[in-house]
Amino acid sequence: MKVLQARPFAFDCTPAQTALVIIDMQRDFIEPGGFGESLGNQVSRLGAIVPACQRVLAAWRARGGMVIHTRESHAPDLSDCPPAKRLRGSPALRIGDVGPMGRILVRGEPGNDIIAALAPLPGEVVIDKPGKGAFYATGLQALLSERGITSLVFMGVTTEVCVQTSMREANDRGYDALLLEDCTESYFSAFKTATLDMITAQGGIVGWVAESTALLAALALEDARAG
Ligand code: TIU
Repeated sequence: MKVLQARPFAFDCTPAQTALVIIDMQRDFIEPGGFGESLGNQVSRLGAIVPACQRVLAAWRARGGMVIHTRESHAPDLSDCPPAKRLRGSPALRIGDVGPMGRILVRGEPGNDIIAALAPLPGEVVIDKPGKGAFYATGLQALLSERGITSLVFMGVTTEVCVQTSMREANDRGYDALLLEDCTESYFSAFKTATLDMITAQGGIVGWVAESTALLAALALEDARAG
């Protein structure tokens, strides 16, 4: 068992029982012309977390840990997109419309890809999810059960939407969930701060928050012990 410095208190993480979950690091959210921008957001803030995410992903892969990537995406016929989601508000482009990176938030379109810097490797799990949460209408829980996973370490975007929803879903399903704060970002800095506070308030009502350096340090310590 490995113990990471985290808040509201230390996070126990047994690597063989822990999965790294990378939420929606897609061109649709991070680059101009995708879903995030179509909602009226300034997307430039989100790219800043990529180097920290890459460091964690490389360290996690090096020790053979389970990696799960998610994509918020819909079938080309939009049969898994509720009208309430597609018709909300008056955006310039709706889900399914053709934008600069292909059809907005549609599976298989260039904009829906995970960014090249964090591209999944063969053998890593990629979950296509029609909702904000990673568990809703996906096979994620069954996959985690098969692998005996009990703890989840989260990175990705956006902090208060898909990341927080996924962490709340995980918490209700009995997982211990940790969010790496320098590996997540929001279009709104105040929402990120509030989300980190909400997760950790009341004795970790949703889960834990830590800097990625705490996880990397714990992994390095374990490697030193093994070596
Ligand atoms: N709009 C926004 O902040 N987020 C989303 O729509 N999806 C995700 O967070 N992935």
